[in-house]
Amino acid sequence: MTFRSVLAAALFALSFAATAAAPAPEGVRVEHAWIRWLPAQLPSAGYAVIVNDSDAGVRLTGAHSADYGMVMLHRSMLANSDSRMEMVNELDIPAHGSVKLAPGGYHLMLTQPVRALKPGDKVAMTLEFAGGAELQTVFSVLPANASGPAD
Ligand SMILES: [Cu+2]
Repeated sequence: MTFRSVLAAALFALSFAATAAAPAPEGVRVEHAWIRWLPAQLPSAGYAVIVNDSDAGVRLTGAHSADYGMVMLHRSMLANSDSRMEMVNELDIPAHGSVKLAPGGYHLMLTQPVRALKPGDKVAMTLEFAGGAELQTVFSVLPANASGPAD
């Protein structure tokens, strides 16, 4: 083995350890995860229901996906009949409760798509929680006129 290949193997092991290290938040799951497809130049929004079956509240702090350069937690609101969005730093999911990310409310704002997506595609998304826990999820890309997944 050359020094270079040893170094590459070490870096690979290190990156694998880093991604494998984050534990999933206990008792937390995601349902009805979907992305409303829009032409690539427009930011898309991701929606889901985050369910917390555990005895402790959890706090969503962000998300990331290999398919988007940037994922932000946003909230839509109506102000003077204008629809506006604001950044959300954290979102609490109470013990034995759930929070819905849905059109007109909380959503994941997805920008800088890495590949051209179309309805029917799947997008792997990692939800980040306070304390370092991460939840791997899959979002379904649905047509622009969809109101959510059928299931
Ligand atoms: Cu937004």
